[in-house]
Order: sequence, then structure tokens, then C-alpha cells
Amino acid sequence: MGSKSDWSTMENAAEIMDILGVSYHVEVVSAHRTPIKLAEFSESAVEKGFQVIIGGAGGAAHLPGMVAAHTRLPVLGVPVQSKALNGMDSLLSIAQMPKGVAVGTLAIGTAGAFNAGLLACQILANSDPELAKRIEAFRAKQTDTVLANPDPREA
Ligand code: RP5
Repeated sequence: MGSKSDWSTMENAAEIMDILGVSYHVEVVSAHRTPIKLAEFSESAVEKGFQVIIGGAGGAAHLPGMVAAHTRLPVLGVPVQSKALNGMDSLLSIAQMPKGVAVGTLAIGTAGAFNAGLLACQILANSDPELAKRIEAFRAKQTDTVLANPDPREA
């Protein structure tokens, strides 16, 4: 993520990866404030054994696109909700990647961060049958919870 201030959003990605038993690395790597670190981090990600990168940033959020420019790994972008423009700036600057360098963009804010973690796990599950079973169990439990209590007046 681009700043420590992004952690309250990005911890939602960590939450679902903890639930699904997937290991991850968390670090502040800023496209603006630490551009050389960002290039080095992204270029060495394959040899370090990373398989998916989640980039969360707000405002003029170049981070996921710049990471994607430096690695062939799948990059998932989370638009952090900014104060000035409520995250629309983050969303558009992450989603509108020019043709040829891909970033998978999630929703603004905490739901996007959670879903980025979930989607990263789903990508990893293609080559991890045990993780695939845990994701299926998570989804089934979520479905059962909704079906068991459809009355909106009940907690
Ligand atoms: C972006 O600027 C970060 O991703 C963060 O969302 C935003 C504000 O950063 P701080 O000023 O709070 O460090 O680079």
C-alpha cells in the first residue's frame, strides 16, 4: 500500500487471507514517495516467490499500475477512499489502465480490499485444491447465513 494511512482499509484484505489460511506480506511501498523501492520491489517479486500482488492506494493512485508495469504477476488494485473526492479519484486512476498493462480493479474502500484478498485466494486456489475447498466452505457458510435469516427486522 502507498501509506500507513491505507492500512485501515487494506487490513480487510489481510482479514480474509487469515480466514482462508493464506500467507502474505504487508509493506508500505509508495509510487510517489519511494519510487525506486517500488520498482525494486515489483521487479524482484517473482524471484521472491510472490504469486499475486494487491496494491492499495488513494488519490492519484499510480501504485497498482506502476507495480504492474514492473512485474508479470497478477496485480489487484484497491482504490482507497480519499477525503477530497471520496475515492472516485483513486478508482479512476487505478481502473483506467492503458491497453497492454493489466490491473484488476476492485471496489472503493473496505469491500474492495476484502474482495481483493478473496480474489487473490481464488487465483491461488487454481493450483491449491485444499485452499479451493476452504473457499467453497467460506462461500457456502455465507450463503447459509443469509438463507437462515431472511427477515430484515431481525439481527
Ligand atoms: C497515497 O496517498 C496513499 O496511498 C494514501 O491513500 C494517500 C494519502 O497518503 P498519506 O498522506 O495519508 O500518507 O499515496
